[in-house]
Amino acid sequence: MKKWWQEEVVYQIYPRSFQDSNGDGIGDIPGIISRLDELKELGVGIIWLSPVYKSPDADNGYDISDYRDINPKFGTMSDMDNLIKEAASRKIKIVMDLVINHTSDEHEWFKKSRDKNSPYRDYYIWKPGNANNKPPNNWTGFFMGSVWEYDEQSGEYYLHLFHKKQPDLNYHNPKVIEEIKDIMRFWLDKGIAGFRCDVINIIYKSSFANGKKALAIRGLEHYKSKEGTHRILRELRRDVLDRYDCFTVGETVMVDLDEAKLLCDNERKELDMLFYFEHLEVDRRIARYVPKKFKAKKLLAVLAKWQQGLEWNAVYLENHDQPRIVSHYGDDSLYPERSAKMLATMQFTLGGTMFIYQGQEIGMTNFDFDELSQLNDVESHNIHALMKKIGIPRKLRWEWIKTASRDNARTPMQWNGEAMAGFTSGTPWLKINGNYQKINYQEQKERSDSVLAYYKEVIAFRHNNDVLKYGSFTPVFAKGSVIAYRRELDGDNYLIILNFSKKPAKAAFKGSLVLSNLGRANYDGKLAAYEAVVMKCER
Ligand code: TEU
Ligand code: CA
Repeated sequence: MKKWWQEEVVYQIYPRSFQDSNGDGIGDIPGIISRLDELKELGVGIIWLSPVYKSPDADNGYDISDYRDINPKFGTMSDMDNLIKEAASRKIKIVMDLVINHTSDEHEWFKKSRDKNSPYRDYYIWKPGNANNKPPNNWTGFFMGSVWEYDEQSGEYYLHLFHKKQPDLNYHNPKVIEEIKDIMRFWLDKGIAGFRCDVINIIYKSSFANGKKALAIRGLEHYKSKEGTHRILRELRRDVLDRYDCFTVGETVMVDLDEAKLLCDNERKELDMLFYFEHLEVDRRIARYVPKKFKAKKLLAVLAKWQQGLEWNAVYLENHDQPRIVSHYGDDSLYPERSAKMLATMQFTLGGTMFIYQGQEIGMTNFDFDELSQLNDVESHNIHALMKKIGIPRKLRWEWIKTASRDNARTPMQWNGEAMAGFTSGTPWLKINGNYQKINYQEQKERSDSVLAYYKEVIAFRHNNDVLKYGSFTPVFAKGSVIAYRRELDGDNYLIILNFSKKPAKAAFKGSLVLSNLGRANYDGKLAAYEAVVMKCER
């Protein structure tokens, strides 16, 4: 049975970089409200809001100190209520970012838990040190380094898989689960339409034994996608989510297909869908930072694996943690617009719920960083330090960090070609990409062959073709930098052909052209650089 959230386009907003309304250089909620008409015009039905809760910003809001209050940098709770209302008046729903693997160390619960006798002690994972007070085990975190921070006050270590200001909650404690249910109800009662669940597949740690040898994230095998997590997800669904018209999308770090099937299988009533990463790492060795050669054939195989492997996909190419897709899989120097449109054609001809990230719709590119001090992201700095420690040469480690840093996606939205790209009247919290006069919303709004115009076209095209939402996926062709796949449903049969290179290529297939990123009227079997072709085939 079809669900409303399968048909809508979800637009992710990273609030601090979207639109500033009061000149402090930080995007805010009134700024978002001022841009709702643009999102409506694009065809957006849902906004996923990255965290706006109270936070000391150790990890840009993914370290929450009060789940029921708004970070004053972004505005007030009445601004938030107003956003929900204004969006609803435009038939746009709001989804919040649920960050419950950890809180901020400035959350009331954590502050109290530092007292060994507090009833909140067991809200977190506190352990005594080993012999001569060494950390309780050898685990390393997502931001590199140990996951244990020693607390003088109570003479024990606490666990933090991310920053030391992000202590992990203890999901062996039923009181923690009840607190989370109350937080979810608080926001669902405000009329939000669901949650993007941050690192949701690692919340239950089934053992604290030493991890096996690993270059990064040692100990992952003791907490990734464990039965305890499945049980908690089913409980949250049963006791809270199923009582509201809402959905969940899990961010599931390093999830494999078997785990994903268990996490978002309909019958198991855990998550409705989830974000995997494999399609964005075909040209990466360890996670995002160590590059290897891109092979279009490998991308097609990964797309087929996930499209065929899951009942439903959350389809995305960008978010606040990923480099810009036109710089990653496209060509942001020779063919910026054409390759951005080719990638949009790929995304919008895959099955699943569409997620786009702010700026993707105008083909924003990676930032032209030229030194480390320009980077804000804690992950980038920590990974750079690790690379330096293990002897990666300076030039190479900078190259790797520059192309993979999460800050590539976090530079302010480029609204127009005026000062500060129309993002702020003040000094932006993070540098604005120097190409904002070339790439900006205003300029593209008025140009019929812009990336923005093309996103509106593919969003409308998909909306009118159920085969693209619900059809089967069959890989058909992969040669050099060209891939092709087929989508079929109730006799409808579409063939999508994509050229991932600046070199023209041949790919002769029969059919009538129904979509082209070059505005072609028909297809002669020859693909230009970064050309995308969608054909309707008789079959
Ligand atoms: O990200 C989880 C995570 O592991 C990423 O930081 C990682 O760098 C990338 O996505 C995988 O290659 C989530 C949030 O999206 C991120 O912004 C937070 O920093 C993190 O959790 C901690 O809350
Ligand atoms: Ca502001």
